Amino acid sequence: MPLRVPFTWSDDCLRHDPAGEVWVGVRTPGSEVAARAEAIRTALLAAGARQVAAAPHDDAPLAAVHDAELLAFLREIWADWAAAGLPSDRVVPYVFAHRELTSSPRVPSAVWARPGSFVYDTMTLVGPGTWEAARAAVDVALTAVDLVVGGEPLAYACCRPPGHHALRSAFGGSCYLNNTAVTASELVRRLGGGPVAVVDIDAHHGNGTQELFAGRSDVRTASVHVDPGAGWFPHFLGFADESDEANLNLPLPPGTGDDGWLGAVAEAASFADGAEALVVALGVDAAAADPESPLVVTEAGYRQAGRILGALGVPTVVVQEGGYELATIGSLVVAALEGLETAE
Ligand code: SP5
Ligand code: ZN
Repeated sequence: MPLRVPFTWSDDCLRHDPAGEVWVGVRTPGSEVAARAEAIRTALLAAGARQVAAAPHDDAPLAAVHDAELLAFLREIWADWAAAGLPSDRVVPYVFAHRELTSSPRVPSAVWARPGSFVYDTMTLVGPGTWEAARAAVDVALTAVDLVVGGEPLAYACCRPPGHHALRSAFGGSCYLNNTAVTASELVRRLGGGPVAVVDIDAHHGNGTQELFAGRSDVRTASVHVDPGAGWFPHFLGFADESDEANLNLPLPPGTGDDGWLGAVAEAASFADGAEALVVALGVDAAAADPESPLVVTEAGYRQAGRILGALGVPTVVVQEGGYELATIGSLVVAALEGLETAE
């Protein structure tokens, strides 16, 4: 059966080329590459899904989620960095604005010091096209929201760079703008005021989304991920004891496969039950072949996760997050979407 789900797309998402990640001081090849999105799109078209061009949206939904200072930094830093004639071809922090280190003015005058006010790791570099791609990813997500608000039961935002590690005023984890959070926030505004549920099944904890909605009753967040306490990104957040009425963290040990993972997905789905709409933060990096996580979920596991979440029976926007194995990323996404649209 062909996939019926519409997916939203912008060629501008291809404009960000990480051109490396600085990990433990060493520049390694970037993992969050444009070929990821192209591989997913190819698989979707082959499965019969309908491509919908992203429509431009104004900045209001973005400004509802992120600080104006962060948005200005991301919009301007590449041009400032290039004009300063610095020796690196990408924006890389060398000093970090730890909270005990900063008072006003918060943003340093030196271009080379400024990234430390906004980025929390050395792996999420900015270059030419980064802003354009991140901003396009938000339009891709918002166009998927338009489809669901317009009556589609399910829509998929085929976007990159990913978003779930991005905070209100800082970015990291290969993420710049929190596409998932913008989607949830906009669904609250355009539907009945919530609650909207976010279920994040990326292999890594959705720390940005958790923190953005902390203390809000109109968005419930749940995340199924590899235990940060076992040594995995984002290291500082994602523990079970951060759970409360509006947030559920389900950390899993490295080596967890379909049984344990699907059990956690089912718990997250129960937590989301009763919401008026669902956002699935779909990372497929929990798959066994993925180089960025030690979870060993199968393609059948992703299909079943889709069925579990689809059974909630509420309007659903799926937003692409991580997933780095180019040979399998497309079929994993197709499997998850098949599960979502064939759920009973
Ligand atoms: C969206 C998403 O899945 N972000 C995950 C970011 C996790 N990155 C942590 C990388 C840790 C070191 N990996 C070594 C690979 C070097 N290229
Ligand atoms: Zn991930």
